[in-house]
Amino acid sequence: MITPEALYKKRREFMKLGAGALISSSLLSSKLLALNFTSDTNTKKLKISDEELATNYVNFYEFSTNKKRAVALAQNFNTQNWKIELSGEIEKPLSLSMEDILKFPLEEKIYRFRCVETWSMVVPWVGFELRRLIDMAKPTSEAKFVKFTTLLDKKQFPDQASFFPVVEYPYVEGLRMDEAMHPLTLLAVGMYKKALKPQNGAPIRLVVPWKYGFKSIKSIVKIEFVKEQPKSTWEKYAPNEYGFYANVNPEVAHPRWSQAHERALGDFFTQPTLMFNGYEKEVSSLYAGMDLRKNY
Ligand SMILES: Nc1nc2c(c(=O)[nH]1)N[C@H]1C(S)=C(S)[C@@H](COP(=O)(O)O)O[C@H]1N2
Ligand SMILES: [Mo]
Repeated sequence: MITPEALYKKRREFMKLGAGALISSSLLSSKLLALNFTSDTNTKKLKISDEELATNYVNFYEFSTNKKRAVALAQNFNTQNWKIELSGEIEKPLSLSMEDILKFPLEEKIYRFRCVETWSMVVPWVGFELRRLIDMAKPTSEAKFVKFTTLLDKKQFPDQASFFPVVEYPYVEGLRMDEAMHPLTLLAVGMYKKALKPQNGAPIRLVVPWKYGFKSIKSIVKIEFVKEQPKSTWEKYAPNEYGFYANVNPEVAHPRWSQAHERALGDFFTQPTLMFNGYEKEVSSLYAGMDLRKNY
């Protein structure tokens, strides 16, 4: 139980750090510790994944394709003075600090999360709806897609410094404007009521629960409003395997394996994968009239 007294103590501890220690990570932790977000009532009655499993079973290729090594290598990731640049088809370019970002109304959102690798989890994210930031950016009528870019920093990301990087960097993802404006689309700054751990995409990442996990780009530094559909990292890597839309669809197999079932982290048995990862009611209208076999 967080009592007002505990809250007060936490705040005071934070104040003691002084203005010089106002780095984004402590700012984030304090904001989240102060429980400055609304709780999710879990109306879908989802079974939340074990926190240790969910925060340590990661894909973050900039660190390593090996999940354990990625976690180990991420530990000293420096997110100080983190900025997000907003540019492209908007009224005027903007640069936001994490302090600016944390002014958006934070909410807890318990979402299913499904990776193309066929594992899945249920995560209580903390973040805010991307549409709030889009409203602030005031895109022009020319803006048809939103393009997201991860930090490029060879000093911090071993695979970016490698002679043969696994994928092309910086990691890029994109959404159609209506997908980006959907209330389910989240910019997450925390999970399990705490600031994001570096391996999970600190200090800020995208979460699009009805799409395969690779769309949920980590450690974002740039958000651009563009006219044309951006080429995402995985689409460039293998366009026949990873389409731009990447909507979870149990009926469309990956060329090398079925997507009909998934294994929730910690479970022994698999379970059927749901259309749009269980968010069909909420999002299917976005794709009315589209051939989801062609536009995977
Ligand atoms: N920048 C970046 N973002 C990324 C990835 C990555 O390698 N680099 N991996 C993606 C994939 S494939 C998945 S499944 C999710 C995993 O998120 P998690 O490690 O927090 O579970 O992050 C996505 N975002
Ligand atoms: Mo993934």
